[in-house]
Amino acid sequence: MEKGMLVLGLVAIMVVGVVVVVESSVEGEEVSYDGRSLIINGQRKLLFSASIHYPRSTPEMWGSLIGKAKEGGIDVIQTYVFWNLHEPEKGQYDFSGRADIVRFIKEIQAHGLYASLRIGPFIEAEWNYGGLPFWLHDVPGIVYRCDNEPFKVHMQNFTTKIVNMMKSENLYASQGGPIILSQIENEYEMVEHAFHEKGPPYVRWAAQMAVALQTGVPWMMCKQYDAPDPVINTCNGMKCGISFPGPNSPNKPWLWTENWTTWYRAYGKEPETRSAQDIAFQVALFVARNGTFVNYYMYHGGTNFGRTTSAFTTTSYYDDAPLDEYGFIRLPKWGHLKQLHEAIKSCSNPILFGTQFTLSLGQQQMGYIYQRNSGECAAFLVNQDDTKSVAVIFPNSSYELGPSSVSILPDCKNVVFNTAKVNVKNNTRLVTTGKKFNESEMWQEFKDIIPTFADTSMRSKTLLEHMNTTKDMSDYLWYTFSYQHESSNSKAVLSVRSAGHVLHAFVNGASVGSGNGNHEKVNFTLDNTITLNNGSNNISLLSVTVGLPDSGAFLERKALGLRRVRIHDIQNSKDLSNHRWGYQVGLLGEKLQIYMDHSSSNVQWRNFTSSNNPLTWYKVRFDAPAKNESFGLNLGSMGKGEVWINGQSIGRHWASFLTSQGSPYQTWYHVPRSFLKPKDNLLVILEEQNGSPLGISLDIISTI
Ligand SMILES: *[C@@H]1O[C@H](CO)[C@@H](O)[C@H](O)[C@H]1NC(C)=O
Ligand SMILES: *[C@@H]1O[C@H](CO)[C@@H](O)[C@H](O)[C@H]1NC(C)=O
Ligand SMILES: *[C@@H]1O[C@H](CO)[C@@H](O)[C@H](O)[C@H]1NC(C)=O
Ligand SMILES: *[C@@H]1O[C@H](CO)[C@@H](O)[C@H](O)[C@H]1NC(C)=O
Ligand SMILES: *[C@@H]1O[C@H](CO)[C@@H](O)[C@H](O)[C@H]1NC(C)=O
Ligand SMILES: *[C@@H]1O[C@H](CO)[C@@H](O)[C@H](O)[C@H]1NC(C)=O
Ligand SMILES: *[C@@H]1O[C@H](CO)[C@@H](O)[C@H](O)[C@H]1NC(C)=O
Ligand SMILES: *[C@@H]1O[C@H](CO)[C@@H](O)[C@H](O)[C@H]1NC(C)=O
Ligand SMILES: *[C@@H]1O[C@H](CO)[C@@H](O)[C@H](O)[C@H]1NC(C)=O
Ligand SMILES: *[C@@H]1O[C@H](CO)[C@@H](O)[C@H](O)[C@H]1NC(C)=O
Ligand SMILES: *[C@@H]1O[C@H](CO)[C@@H](O)[C@H](O)[C@H]1NC(C)=O
Ligand SMILES: CC(=O)N[C@H]1CO[C@H](CO)[C@@H](O)[C@@H]1O
Repeated sequence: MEKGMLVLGLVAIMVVGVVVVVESSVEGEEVSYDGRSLIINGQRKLLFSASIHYPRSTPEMWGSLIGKAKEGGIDVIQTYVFWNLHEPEKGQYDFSGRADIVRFIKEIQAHGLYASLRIGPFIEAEWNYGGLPFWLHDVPGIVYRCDNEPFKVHMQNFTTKIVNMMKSENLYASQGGPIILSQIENEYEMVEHAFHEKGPPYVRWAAQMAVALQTGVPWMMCKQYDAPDPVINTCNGMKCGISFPGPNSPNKPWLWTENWTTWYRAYGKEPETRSAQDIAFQVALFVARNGTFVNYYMYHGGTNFGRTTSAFTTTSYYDDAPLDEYGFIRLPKWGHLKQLHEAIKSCSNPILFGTQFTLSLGQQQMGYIYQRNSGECAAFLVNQDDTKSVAVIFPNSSYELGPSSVSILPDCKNVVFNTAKVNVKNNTRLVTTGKKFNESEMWQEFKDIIPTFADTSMRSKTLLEHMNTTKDMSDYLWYTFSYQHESSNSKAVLSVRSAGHVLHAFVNGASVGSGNGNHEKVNFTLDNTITLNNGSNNISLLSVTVGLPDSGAFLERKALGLRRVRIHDIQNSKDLSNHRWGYQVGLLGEKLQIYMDHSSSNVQWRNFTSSNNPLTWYKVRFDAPAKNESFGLNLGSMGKGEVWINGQSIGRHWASFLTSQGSPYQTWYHVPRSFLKPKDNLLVILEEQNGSPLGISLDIISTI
């Protein structure tokens, strides 16, 4: 129909001619799709999906999280598959504990929900190295994510492994299982141009490779407009309601794979949140404009345990999501979206089987109407003006549309829901002190060794690249050298340029300063005045990563660590970048596995002395509070490092990195109940700076 043609009443501007007949190619239980939606067991489906990532919580939490999602009106649980979690060493797989993906999918099935499996296997996801195992870096000739034989071999191998595992457990919907959708690659369009002629053939190969695995359920590529048939291109972002140009074929449905419920937190990125109203507005608009699948990224963010975050991302992940980091329902967000789901679901029949009409109701006001031949009708009245309310007439009645709102009329008459009106009470997080560790007698300490050049066995005449040297077995890499200073003037300036992320500098065993980059700018320089002995000096520079990068083209070429080192004294300036360097990967405490209970015999723990010692490990033993509660470890008094409970790392801590408002990005660190025993728990914390363990407390987290 011609644009601008006006027809009065309900039969307004007819924009859509939807194929209503269900494709006859649907075989048995296979999942298929048409221009309207996914088709499961022969039925078109309008689906709300929730991202919950299995390794970001514990198996003990999974059931309750999935249950709360279901109660919130969710139909599908979506997760990435985390390659480097499952194959940390080439050919050595781990599917146990938090990595037990089969158990997770079965938990989804047990709740009667569907699953959407985003295999990637490059996933980004604010996850270390975007999910790629670091051993890939040493595969000869490899270039990630393009038409490169070595990369394709390993990508195919892992993708096949996961698909076969799902098949052998009968987890695809085509086998009676819950998985209705799979994803290959991830937001590739954002980097494709960087690969020039090596990009497009890779997209075609990835699609063919995935489709050939014959899962019986559709594959999608998010943010990939040219996704080859039959792979579905889907939308990621905050505003798919407005921005998505639609699928690349009239036979593909409108799917939204990532609608960010808030923003993840990262050091140096100002904390922001997203309101329930704004999310609801975009979701309703997306459905009004043909959408039949919306996924919330994240519905539950959880915790980046251990060293699993990507560069400069906090340990807490999307705490502001509808289910918070601890798994509590966050109100009003969770409740407002639940009501939105109910309202939209009550429009299912016209949406899935009707014809869409659009009706201009004003300059920035629009009606989207779905109507069936039977007369069944649902309408979405949209006001995109974010400054004022506007009264509109539809078709003969008047409706007041608030700023930035969608009103939902399941019968084209009565408004049952308005995205801007929150009818749900708020809740707030309550933090109460559970256990204080404020007495110095409770603590023991172990000062890590600051190695000198003579202590090192790995040598080079150049500054080595950080990641290639540690192989990501540790965050820490010591760069050491011996410096001859011939002058009565002991003052000099140490100047270090680092490609990232953090540096702690020591001269003759004493700290002379630290430097760091941040999420927006990872590199930095440190220029500090130092005092040198006449004669030989031991310079020890500790370079630290805070998670490997997870985005961008040519990840295998990224460089971190020290790039240039100079010492300027009164007479001259020496460039030491090509000096005789000695290296040590990791800290002594890591080598001794000081955080494990069984390590006690190897480690000379001492009674606590004082707090102002960089590179010190602290430990304390405690009995768990008796009640079944959620715990957050308050590390507001600490600087930077990592923390373990009974040998399990609950993540990196960094309370000394402050927002522009002067508060830590993260103060509380989630201690899952299942990490605790009733008695004699071991808490070990590494402190790189001069934080005080006497301010640590184990707090009880709840909501009221
Ligand atoms: C993956 O590679 C390993 C050898 O590295 C091989 O044993 C295995 O069969 C391959 N798996 C698949 C699914 O191709
Ligand atoms: C909905 O889909 C139909 C068919 O692809 C298309 O013609 C129409 O423009 C779409 N509606 C909107 C609002 O984009
Ligand atoms: C709207 O009003 C006109 C004239 O008053 C009437 O003919 C029409 O049936 C009404 N439409 C609806 C849907 O009520
Ligand atoms: C409820 O929380 C929202 C943010 O989610 C806030 O904007 C609003 O002011 C709160 N309302 C009340 C009554 O506290
Ligand atoms: C530690 O905290 C407890 C409980 O608040 C308090 O009674 C005690 O005096 C504190 N000890 C020190 C050394 O501050
Ligand atoms: C360490 O502290 C304990 C009591 O907490 C005390 O019995 C012991 O003598 C102390 N050891 C040293 C070497 O000071
Ligand atoms: C990584 O280190 C190896 C030696 O372990 C070296 O041969 C290779 O050139 C290094 N690669 C990069 C990119 O620095
Ligand atoms: C540095 O030490 C050497 C050997 O101890 C001594 O001979 C020399 O005079 C000292 N130089 C200065 C400038 O103090
Ligand atoms: C430097 O280190 C060496 C070997 O570890 C040690 O013998 C020497 O005393 C140290 N020098 C200074 C000035 O600390
Ligand atoms: C950081 O890297 C950018 C881009 O490579 C470069 O322009 C800038 O000078 C670097 N800054 C520092 C402090 O090294
Ligand atoms: C603790 O509570 C959770 C739900 O919050 C429940 O699943 C679990 O069984 C409880 N554990 C105990 C020991 O009561
Ligand atoms: C990946 C993605 O789509 N990101 C977008 C999310 O939404 C914000 C705000 O609209 C955009 O700035 C991002 O580009």
